Amino acid sequence: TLGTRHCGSTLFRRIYLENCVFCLIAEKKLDSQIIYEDDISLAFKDINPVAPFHVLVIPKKHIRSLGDVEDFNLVSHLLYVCNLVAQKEGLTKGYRVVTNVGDDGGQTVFHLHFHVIGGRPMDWPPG
Ligand code: D5M
Repeated sequence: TLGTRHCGSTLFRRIYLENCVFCLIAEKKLDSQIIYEDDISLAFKDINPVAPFHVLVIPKKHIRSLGDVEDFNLVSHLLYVCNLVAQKEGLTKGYRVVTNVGDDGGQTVFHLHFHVIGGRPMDWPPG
């Protein structure tokens, strides 16, 4: 097993990235229902939808969460894609965009993603 002294190493990073489920989806090594793609982003259907429409928008590059973003132009692009897919899918009555950050945020997959959720009225506040 890898000791903690390896955690910042290139080897650790390579093993971690090879097992990141959204990196695998971005590299087409794992199947997903892709609905939009460009050079830097990908949108695909969430495997566990919480509404009739539930898509995830991710950067192809591995970034852990919004808390680790350095290039906010990238976030701007991802939000542009969120709106694009919502319009493309005809969510004319509205939709919700959510990103969970860290444990308290309820993040379970540690590769930045924006949930685009719609097709029903949303509740507030979230759980
Ligand atoms: O949300 C992580 C989301 O990722 C959660 O809604 C399930 C979804 N997920 C997990 N694995 C897959 C695959 N393989 N395909 C599609 N969707 C997936 P979070 O905000 O981190 O809690």
